Amino acid sequence: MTAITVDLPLVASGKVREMYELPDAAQPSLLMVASDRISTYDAVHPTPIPDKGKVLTGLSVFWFAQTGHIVANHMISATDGVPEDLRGRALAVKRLEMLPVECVVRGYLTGSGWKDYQASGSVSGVALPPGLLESARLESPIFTPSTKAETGHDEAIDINQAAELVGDRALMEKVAEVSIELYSFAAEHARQHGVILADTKFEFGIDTSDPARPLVLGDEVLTPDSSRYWPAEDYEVGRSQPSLDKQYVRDWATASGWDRTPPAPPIPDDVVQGTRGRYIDAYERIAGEPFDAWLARASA
Ligand code: Q0Z
Repeated sequence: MTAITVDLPLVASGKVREMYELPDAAQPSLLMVASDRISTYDAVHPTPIPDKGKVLTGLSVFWFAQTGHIVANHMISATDGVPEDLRGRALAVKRLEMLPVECVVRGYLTGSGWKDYQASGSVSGVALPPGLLESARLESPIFTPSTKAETGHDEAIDINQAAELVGDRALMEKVAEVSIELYSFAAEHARQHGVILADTKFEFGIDTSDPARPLVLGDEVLTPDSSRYWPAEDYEVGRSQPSLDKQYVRDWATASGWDRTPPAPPIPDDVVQGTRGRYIDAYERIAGEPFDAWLARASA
């Protein structure tokens, strides 16, 4: 067992990834590193899923390349500035001034959106028609921003509150428009590959190293950790949907008797291997190339 260590200043860490400061660049830059850790029901399991971080990084890179015509993004390189032992799971990115809102777009009514709709008939201030069922496809995708909670869960806000937090209404309207365009583009692509993109979360920032101060798409994009992907062949309105990537772990965890309170249990090897296969299959379906092609490009 050789643990990966990174000899760079840690800037931020999440449940399943870390962010470091990169030195000596032409502009302020960061290294985003996706681990193989997996969480279900908000708890991180002690057992990693081999290659999960590389699949998520490969998917982010795929979507950054596919959406550059919609909005600029923070990606600099998957190789230049990336330590060799992290290639495939890490990206060098431009440091941005991040907007203090999560930019969620929903094409289907699920998760907290379904909860909020049942309680109030609307989601983030967007009124929806009555009588919708769980997992219903929405007539048009909706922008449902939320706060970035330091601890606990993000809270749904309407676009007025989002504009207030960002301090620039015109910028927030642009962010909403770009978010919906990104979702619509990706959902159409995914659907053509047998996958439903139910919803997703974007994070944007301003590139203050550019005097034009452009809006830039940051963070990870359209990965299974920032999105809900459902296998199209299993979709049925009126019930919750199995997740393309995590359902296998969730089903095992439920059957194991785990009550969903931390600590999350270790995952048996057959479930680890089955889940790894599902991540790799998701990469190959969405990116339309063998996962090994990503590994080869990233290790150049
Ligand atoms: C992203 C996050 C992660 C923990 C800050 N380009 C950027 N410039 C400035 N800040 C960020 C980015 Cl992407 C930024 N996060 C989310 C990522 C680990 C938290 F890898 N926080």
